This record gives sequence, structure tokens and C-alpha cells, in this order.
Amino acid sequence: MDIICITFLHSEGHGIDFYVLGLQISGLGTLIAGINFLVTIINMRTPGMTYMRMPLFTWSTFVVSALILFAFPPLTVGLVLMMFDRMFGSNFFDVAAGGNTIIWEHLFWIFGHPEVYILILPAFGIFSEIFATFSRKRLFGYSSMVFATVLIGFLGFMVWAHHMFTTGLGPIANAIFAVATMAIAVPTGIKIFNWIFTMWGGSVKFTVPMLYAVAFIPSFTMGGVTGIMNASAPADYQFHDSYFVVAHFHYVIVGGVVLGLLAGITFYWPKMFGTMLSEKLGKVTFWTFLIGFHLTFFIQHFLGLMGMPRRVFTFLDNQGLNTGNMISTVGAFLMAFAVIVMVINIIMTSAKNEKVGNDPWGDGRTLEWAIPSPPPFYNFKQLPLVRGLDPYWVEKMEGKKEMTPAEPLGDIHMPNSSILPLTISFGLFVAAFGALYNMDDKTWTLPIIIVGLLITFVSMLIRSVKDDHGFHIHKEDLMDDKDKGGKA
Ligand SMILES: [Cu+2]
Repeated sequence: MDIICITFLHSEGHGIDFYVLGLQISGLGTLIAGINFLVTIINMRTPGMTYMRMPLFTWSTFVVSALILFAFPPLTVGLVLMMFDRMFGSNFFDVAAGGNTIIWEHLFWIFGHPEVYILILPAFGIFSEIFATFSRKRLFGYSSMVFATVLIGFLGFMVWAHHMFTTGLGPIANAIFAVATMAIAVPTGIKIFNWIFTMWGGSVKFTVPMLYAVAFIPSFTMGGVTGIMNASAPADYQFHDSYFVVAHFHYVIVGGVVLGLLAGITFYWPKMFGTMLSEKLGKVTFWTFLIGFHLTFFIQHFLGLMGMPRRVFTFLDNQGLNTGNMISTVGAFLMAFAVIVMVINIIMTSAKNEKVGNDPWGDGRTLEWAIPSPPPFYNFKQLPLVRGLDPYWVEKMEGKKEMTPAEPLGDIHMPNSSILPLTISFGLFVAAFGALYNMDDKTWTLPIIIVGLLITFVSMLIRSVKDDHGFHIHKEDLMDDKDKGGKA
């Protein structure tokens, strides 16, 4: 093997290169999706849908998209510097050559902490919809919920160094980041109390999504409490890199994001696929998952305090860590069982395929429940007129069965499908594959990189230059759909 620059690298082989290139491409996808959501939410709201009438799920998607816009560029910068270190022998992160590894930690966490909120805020949005729907009451403190979501998003950029208390930033920096981190408990607390007050005095229905929502409150709050413990810098010197931290973030991510995903899948399943998941099997999944989750991760707080380090795949025998780890393992199997039951539930209900109407839960509040399940590809035949928060509920309370249209029935303008986004990303895949092995100085890699980038840039050029006016669904065809005659 010829002597090349990678010999001094800490991670030999191509694992890190794969990660560096793959994250840049998927980061690009996330960034573009974020921009797409922002532009759509700003420009394409139906008449009457003011910002302060938007569903909380839309609000949280809006805030998260803004976070993506600011959080992903620092990650890309870090990855590009790392790529330069590995491909071209630069020394950004090589201490021996005058580089600084702490810069990598900063760049990573300037992205990494907002990323935590990019994960959790959509779950907050889903739970807000579910609490209002199954309490059959409007969300308590809607405006303060919006304010808290924006504030969490903003503060999320001020706290990244709480991941770096032990790197030696000094007491002043540590104190500032500790206080800023604890400040996030305030808007989060506002949300927790608003969800509880939404249920207060409502006629609560314990459907499967609502069970997830109710279980989410104490589970997530426990992750919040250990978050405050980690945020206190002196205490963090003890918790750092131990299983206590593992327990903390699993309470946040599983107790928050994963419960949110399971709740959202169950809640929107009939809207997406036109058939209800079994509530009975859903309850089996819920209880086994919840018990399995707490069994797995609660004990890990204590394993961490007993000194079990994280990022190590095994532990010393006879150190008093065996029983705790055994309990964790049993819990993990329970969670796996819960997921298997969920897959069975999905297969069974898809096989039966009993069709449901537009409002299968009977208590839908927002616009999506006013159109068929699954919605037609053009969504609304006529844009609906929004007259308040929870517009479908507003109409139902006045005895109406459907939304009042905001426009006469007319042609609907739709975009054409295009293969070009696929070829754009395929080109990046080819180029990255070449770059991956370019670090070995192989001669065949350069042409592969060039071909890949050509595929991407030519596709982008065609996409920009070619006029694509889309197509129209004609008014007459819309009237042929099921309910003849249309409503003008
Ligand atoms: Cu953080």
C-alpha cells in the first residue's frame, strides 16, 4: 500500500467518510424540505386561515422548518471541514498539526441541540391536536402554545455548550449556558400545563392516540427533570458520559418523540389509508410499549450514577450492574413485542380494509377531517372558508356537515410529476460513492465523481430551463366525483 495522507487519521477505513458524505446529502434534502414547508405555510393558506388560526401541528412544523434553516448550515460546515481534513490533508481538527477538536464539538452541537427540538416540536404539535380532539374542547391557551413553541425554537440556539461542560470552557461560559438551558423549562412547562388544562373539564375519550398523549406527559416530564439536572454544570461533571445521560435522552426521545410518532400514526392512519386500526390491538401495543419503555430506561439512571459509562457495549461482571442491565433487556424485549403487535394490527386491518368516512374519530376539529379518507390527490374541490380556530368543529357546531366553500367550483391547477429530483439526488449518490474511495488515491474515483456531479447539474439545469406549466383538473371531472352536481 502506498503511503498516503490518511495514515495519521484517527478513524481509518471508510466508515467516517460514508457518514460525512451521507449526512451532507441527507442534510441537503432536509434543508430543501424545510424551505418547502416554510414557503407552503406562508403562501398557500386557504381564505380565513390566519396565522393565529393555524393548527398547532402546522405551527410546530413551521417553527421546526425555520430551525432546520439555521441549524443545518453549521453541520454542513463541520462536515465539509472534516471532509477537507480527510480528502485533501487539511488540519482543521488535527491537534498535532495545530488544529482544534473542540471546534468540531462546537459546530456539531450548534446543529445538534436545535436538532433535538427539530425532533420534539412536531410531536408537541401532534399531541396538541390529539388533546383537543379527544377532550372535545379547544386547546387551552392556544396563543401561549404558539408563543411557547416559537420561544423554545429560539432558545434552542442559545444552549449548545451544555453538551460541553467538561471540555474546559471555564466557569463563566458554563454558568451562562447552564442558566440559558434551564430557561427552556419555562415555555416547556407552559405547554405541559396547557395540555393538562385542555383535558380539565373536557369530555375525555381514551382512544389509543389519547392514551399515548396522556402517557407522554409524565414520561416526557421525567426527561425534562433529568434535563435540568444535567443542565446544572457542577452536577454534570458527575453525570457526563454515564448511563444517566443515556436514560435522560431516551426519556426525552422515546417518552416524547416515539410516543408522538405512535400516537400520530394511530390518529392519522384512517385519514391516510381510509381504514381504522384495531383499538384493541392498539391498546395492547400501548401498554406493552409503555411498560417496556419505563422498564428499559428508568433503571439506567441508577446504572449511570453507579458509574456505568455510556458508549461501551459491555460492562464489567460483578460490579453490581448485572441486575439493572437484565431489567433493561427485559424492557427492550417488551417494546419489541409491542411493535410486532402493531405490525400485526396494520396487516390485519389492511387485509380487512373496512372503509371509513371523512371524520372516523367523530370529533375531528381541523380541515383534514372535512375531506374523504384518504383525501383525493387535489385535497379540496373548492378552497374552504375558515371562520375561526378549529374550523371544521366551528361548522359542525352550527349543524353543518361540511365546510363552506370560499370560491365557486372551478378548474384546479396541479403540478406535473417529474423524474428530475430523483436524477439530481442519484447524481449526488454517484459522486459521493467516488469521493468515498478517492481518499485511497484510487485513479478510477475521479471520473466517477465528475460523472455524478454532471448528472446532478445537468438535471438541475433542465429543471430550471424547461417550462412546466402543470395541468388542470376540469370542473366537469370534479363534478363526476361521487356526489354529483358539485356545490357552488
Ligand atoms: Cu442540548
